[in-house]
Amino acid sequence: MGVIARYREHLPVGPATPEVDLNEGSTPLVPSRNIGRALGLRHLYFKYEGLNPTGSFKDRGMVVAVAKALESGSRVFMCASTGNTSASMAAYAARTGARAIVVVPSGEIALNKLSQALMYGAKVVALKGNFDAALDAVRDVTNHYPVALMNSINPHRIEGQKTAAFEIVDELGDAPDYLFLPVGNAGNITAYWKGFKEYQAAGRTTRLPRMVGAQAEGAAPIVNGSPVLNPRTVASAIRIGNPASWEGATSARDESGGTIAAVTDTEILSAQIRLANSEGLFAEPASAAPLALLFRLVRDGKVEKDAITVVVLTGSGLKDPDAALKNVEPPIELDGDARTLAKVLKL
Ligand code: AN7
Repeated sequence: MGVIARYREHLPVGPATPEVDLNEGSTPLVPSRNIGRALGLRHLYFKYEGLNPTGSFKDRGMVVAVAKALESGSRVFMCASTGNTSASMAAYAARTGARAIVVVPSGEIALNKLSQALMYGAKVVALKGNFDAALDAVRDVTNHYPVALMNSINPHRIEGQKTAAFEIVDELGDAPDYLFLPVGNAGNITAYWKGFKEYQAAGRTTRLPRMVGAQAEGAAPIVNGSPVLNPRTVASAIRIGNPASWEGATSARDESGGTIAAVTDTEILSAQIRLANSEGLFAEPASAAPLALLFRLVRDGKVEKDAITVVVLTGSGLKDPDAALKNVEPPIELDGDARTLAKVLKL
């Protein structure tokens, strides 16, 4: 079952909305085995969004945006993307026979995300400049031509993405104390906050989490309070200098009593490795940013030991192996028999 079927009564869909799904959502909330214990946190969970059909959380919002675009008669979809949105949009367009056009910042997105968009049959334009310039161009085109804008400024994207908050509450029985997630264009933090608030209004949770957003230090407009002209970070997914949902992010932060802070690329990569080799969870660099921030906040005594904490792992580590491989030992090249193997491995 996809998110539209699972959460129909909470979504803007009706009898005229076409059925679309790739069985997205219903991702596991994995309890930490080792990091929580090492930090002294008793209730740490990872919401493993990399297990969505195209490998990121984007599928939740995209399925609703595509269904609504089809309902309104649109057959051409367009987005700007740091990679995951384009992969997701291309997949749902392929499935529904629509035309997909994606605009990505030239040379700036992970190869596997690009391969997804191409394999799903999208027309891919690599535009000189950064993501923010690509989004400006896409907004302009979709304003002037009969093409549906599928970035998270499309409110149906936010509607679909809020289902992740529902799933967390449904599984825990209540909202957590803290929800940690990366912040790029800021659609996801906006969506989670909307989801938690709607579930509270519906009597499904008695409380709301503090929303904790992580940006990368070289791409931290919300933390700095002003746009970043040349955003830089190893976490290409969140290499964004002027988030479209800026307001949504600051409202979520301020209404929830949370925080949005920046972490360095070094912190991001070390959190990514630690997550992989101590929990068996491989997430892409952007997804490791909130874990890096959790490490820092715990060190500073800002997270209570008995707090229920959820870290959202937004995308699969398989999306961007190049970023990860720079930080692990390469394989041992060997030409030999079992004895040499045993010797080299010190068995
Ligand atoms: C893995 O695909 O912006 O703050 O164009 O791919 O809602 O933007 C991706 C963003 C976090 C940030 N983690 O979410 C795109 C794009 C991953 C991501 C984010 C993205 P938002």
